[in-house]
Amino acid sequence: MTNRPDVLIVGAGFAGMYALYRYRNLGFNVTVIEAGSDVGGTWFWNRYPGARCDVPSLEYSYGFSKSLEQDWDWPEVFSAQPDILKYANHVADRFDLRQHIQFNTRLVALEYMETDNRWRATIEHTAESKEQSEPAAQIEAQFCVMATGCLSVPNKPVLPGADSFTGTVLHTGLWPKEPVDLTGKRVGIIGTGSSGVQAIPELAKQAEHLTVFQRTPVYTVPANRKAMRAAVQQEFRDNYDDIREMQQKNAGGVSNFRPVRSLRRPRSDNAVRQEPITAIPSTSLPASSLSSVAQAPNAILSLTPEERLEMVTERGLNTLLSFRDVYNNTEANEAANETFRQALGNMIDDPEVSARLSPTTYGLGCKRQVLDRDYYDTFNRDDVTLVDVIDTPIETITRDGIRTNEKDYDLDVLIYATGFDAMTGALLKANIQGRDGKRLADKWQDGPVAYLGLQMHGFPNLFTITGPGSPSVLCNMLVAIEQHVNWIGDCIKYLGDNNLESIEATPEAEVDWVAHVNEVAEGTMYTTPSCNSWYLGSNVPGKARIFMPYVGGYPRYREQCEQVVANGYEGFCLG
Ligand code: NA7
Repeated sequence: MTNRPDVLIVGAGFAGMYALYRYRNLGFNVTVIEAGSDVGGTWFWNRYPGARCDVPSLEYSYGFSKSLEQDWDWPEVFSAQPDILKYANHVADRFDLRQHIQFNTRLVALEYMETDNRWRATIEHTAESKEQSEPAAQIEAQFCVMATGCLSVPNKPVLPGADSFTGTVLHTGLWPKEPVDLTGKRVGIIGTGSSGVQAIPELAKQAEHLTVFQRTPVYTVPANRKAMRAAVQQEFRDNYDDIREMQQKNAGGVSNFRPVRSLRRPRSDNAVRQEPITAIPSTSLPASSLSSVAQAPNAILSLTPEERLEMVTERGLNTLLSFRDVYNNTEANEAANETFRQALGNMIDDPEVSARLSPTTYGLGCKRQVLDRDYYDTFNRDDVTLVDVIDTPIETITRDGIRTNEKDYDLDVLIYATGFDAMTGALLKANIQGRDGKRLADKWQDGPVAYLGLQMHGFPNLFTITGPGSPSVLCNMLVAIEQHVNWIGDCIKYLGDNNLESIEATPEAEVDWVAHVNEVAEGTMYTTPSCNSWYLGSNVPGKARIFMPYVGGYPRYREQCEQVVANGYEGFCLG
C-alpha cells in the first residue's frame, strides 16, 4: 500500500508538529512519520532524571498561536522534561495533529524518483505499532521535510566487552518511558556533558552508590531554579507581541525581556530593578538559565587574580560568563579558566577530586555552556566516586561492571551519557539518495554541504529544518524552527502558485554558504585548536571536523533567508 501526500514530514518533535500545523493550514495534504510512540522529539526520548531545558520556557515555546501563548501555564522558569512533554502533548491535542501522524514508524530509506519528481520513503514499523491496521509500507510525496532534530541519534561508544555486562544498560538519550528504580543499586555513568551533569546529582540521590566515569571535565555553572510566579507569567503574556519581535532581533533568538511590573520588591528609592529572568550573556548563547548574571566589569583582565576569585566566591561561578573579553581574548579566557579552577578548589572537599574535576585542556566558550543543580556538591558525598578515565582508562566492560587499568567497579546499572551524533546524524542515518542515485552520505563525507542549512544540490524538494549551516542549536530552537518551517511553507506555496514543481540549491550557492559559515566561526572560542565539541563533530570517531551551526547570529541569518526570497529565490534553481 502506498500513501501519496503532498508533503512528507519526518519527525514529530517541535519542528515536525509545527510544520504539520502550518502546511495543513496552507492547504497541503500532509503525512508525518515518527519513530516514537508519541510527539515531543527530544523531550520524548530524553527522560533521564534531571533533564531540563536551558532556555526559559516563556521563550522556549511556540509563537505561532496567540491563544496558546495566553493559555499555557509553566510551573517553572526553566522547565523540566515532563512539563515540556506535557506542553507538546497539549499542542498535539489542541490543534488535532495526531490524526496525520504515523507513530512507531521509522524511516529506513528515502529515494528521489526523478521521473515522478517524488520522494519515496521506505518505512518500517516498530514493535509498538503492530496493533495498527495495515499501515502503508511506502510513502511517496512531492516534498519531503526532515524534521529529525539536531540531537536525536545517540552516540554510544563501542567499549570492549560491552555485551557481556549482565546488569541494566541505559542511554540518557533513549531513557525508558517506564520509571527506572535505582534504589539500592550500584550505578555507573559514563560522560559528563550536559546530560551527565544534569543526571548525576539526581542519580546520586537515588542510587546506593554512584560511580562517575569522566573523560573530560566540564565547566558548569549554577542554573536558574526559580518557580514561575503568576505575575511574571502574566507580564510576559501582556508583552508577547514585543517579546516575539525582540526574539527576531536577538542573536540567540531570545528576547531577554525583563519583567518590571511584576517585580516582587521594588527598591525603596523606586528605581526600577530589572529581574534577570532570561539573562543571557550574548557571547555564551544559548546558555540562558543562569541563576543570575551579576553586574561585572566588562574585562576580566582589568581585575587582579585575587579580585577575580573574590568576585566568583561572592557571586558564583556564572559571574565568569559575564566578562566579554573571556570570549575573544585568549589571555582573558585563560584568566577565567584559572579562576574557575581555583574556585573549584574551594568548593570540593577532596583536593584530588577537585583537581580531577578541573578542566585544563580547553577553555570556557568552546562547548555549549553547561548548567547544573548541585553538580559539584554531589562530589562531596561519600556515596559518589569520580573516576578519571584518562588517568585510569577503561580496559573492558565485564559481566559485573567496568574494569579500568587500576581496578574493577561492580555495577548493577550502567548509564551512557555520551551524547549524540549531532546535526548530521539523523540525516545520514536516513539513507537518503538524491538525483542519479547520489547518496547524501557520500556528498557529506567531508562534512555537511547545504545552502542556508535548508537544502542541498542534487536533492530537489527535500528540506532540512534547522539543518547544518543554520543557527539551529546556537539559537532558541523554537524560534529557529518556526522561521525554517515558515520559509519552507512559503516556498512550497510559491512553487504551486507559479506552476513550478521543484526547487534545488545550486552547487555554487551551497559552497559559498559553507565558506561563509566557516568564515564567521573562525577566531571564535568554538573553533580554537584545543576545542573539541559536538558542534565540530569531534565527539564521534571518524566524523569530519567542521563547525556545523551558523554562528553569525539569528537576525543576520533570517535577513539572508528573506533576501534570497526577495531576489527570486537566489541561489536556487526552480523548475
Ligand atoms: P555531550 O555534551 O556530547 O557529552 C558527552 C559526554 O560523554 C562527554 O563528557 C564525553 O567526553 C563523554 N564521552 C563520550 N564518549 C566517551 C567515551 N568513549 N569514553 C568516556 N567518555 C565519553 O552530550 P550530552 O548528551 O551531555 O549533551 C549534548 C547536548 O544535549 C547538550 O550540549 C545540550 O545542548 C543538550 P568528552 O568530552 O568527549 O571527552
